[in-house]
Amino acid sequence: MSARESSDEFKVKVCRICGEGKFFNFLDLHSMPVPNGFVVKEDLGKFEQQYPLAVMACETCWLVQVTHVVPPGRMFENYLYIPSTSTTMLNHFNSMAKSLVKQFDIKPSDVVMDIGSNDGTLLSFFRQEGVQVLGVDPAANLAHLARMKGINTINALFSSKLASDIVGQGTRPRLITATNVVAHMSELHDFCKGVNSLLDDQGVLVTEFPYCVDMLQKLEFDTIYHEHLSYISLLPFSQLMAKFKMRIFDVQRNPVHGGTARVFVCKEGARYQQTKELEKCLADERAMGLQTRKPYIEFAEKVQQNCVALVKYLKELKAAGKRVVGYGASAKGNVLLNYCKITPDLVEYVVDSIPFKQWRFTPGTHIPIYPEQKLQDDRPDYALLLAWNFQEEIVAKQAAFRDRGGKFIVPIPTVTTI
Ligand code: JHZ
Ligand code: ZN
Repeated sequence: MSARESSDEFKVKVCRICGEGKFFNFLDLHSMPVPNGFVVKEDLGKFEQQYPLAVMACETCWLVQVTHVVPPGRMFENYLYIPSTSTTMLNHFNSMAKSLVKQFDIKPSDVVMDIGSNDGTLLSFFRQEGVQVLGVDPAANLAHLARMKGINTINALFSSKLASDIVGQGTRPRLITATNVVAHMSELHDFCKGVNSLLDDQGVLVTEFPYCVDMLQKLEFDTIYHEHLSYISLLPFSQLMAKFKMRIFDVQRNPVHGGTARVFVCKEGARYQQTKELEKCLADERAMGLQTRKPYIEFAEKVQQNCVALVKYLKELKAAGKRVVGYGASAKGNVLLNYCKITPDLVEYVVDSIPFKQWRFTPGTHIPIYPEQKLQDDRPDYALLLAWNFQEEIVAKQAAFRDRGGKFIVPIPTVTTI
């Protein structure tokens, strides 16, 4: 923000699904830097911009959303998140490509398009299945990486205008995928308009997003950050689709990123039948009271209690002379560190496998980030698992750390040690 800007400029005034403006604020995580704003050493003394971070529910359609939207240019220009560094995500995308090609009988002449294609990981698995691919991603560094792998990629933000250009050039994807990107979009109507114009009558959109129900049930408050504008449940999402003459016909829940919904969407008149799984999810959302204030209030209370417990535990460890580090300089980790005000006096450093992040410092809390090898060389007593979504993968990989007495602290839903 320049001196002229104020946080009010970024305040959300109307809901991005229903357009109404009656909101219920339920959790304030306070101002903090954007969670992928890793700091280089030379900038440590410089001013670091902070942005408000809080969530509210729209009391008309019940979409959960952040209260303020940071301009995308400040978050995504040189994006540091690359899923292909995790085997969990590689396996996930590989099986996703395989099963979708089979389920929708995608032929070699068909095009699969990925919106928010990142470094082309998902599309490279589709290509292995022998189909044509097209990626769209606004981050120049990632589009470049994808092209290096031979993945045809448009370096732009997806929009209905871009969609009509693509259709104009004669491309009509049979299948559109959009994983971990819909929650990041401010213009959901324009996204739907674009998707609708790209799909033919029997075309399908498969989108995956962190599922609001999982976030609430597992107290995953750290998945709330500036990049994630919406925390989507199926009740508001179906309303959005209906506005654009589309409908959800199936949903599959999976454990990726702490609980993700894979949602299948088609045009209103397409042949796909609504599944039992979808009916069950919608009924469960109603039963949880997602269209009332209650579950959101309970979530906020429990989150605050858990954060108090975590800081208390870290202070006790410190008092007992134990050395604690962090594992995984994830975006969510940065939210947790900032909200709980955990600085290098409680967590000495963080290890991370992504070279871009190494030798930088965590935004706001300025904890140094090193390669994972440091854990073996330095032998701290505890590693706070900031990338708890990769618990299985990381704990298995760090068997040597545990063998010589090292312990992992899992921060959510309640603080546990393994
Ligand atoms: P990870 C991302 O959030 C970004 P983040 C994004 N905004 C989004 O929507 C969500 O995902 C869903 C490291 N690591 O993937 C790598 C190891 O060091 O949970 C990463 O820096 N060793 C698009 O940033 C971090 O942990 C390992 O063995 O919260 C994990 O970050 C593994 C597996 C990971 O994403
Ligand atoms: Zn709404």
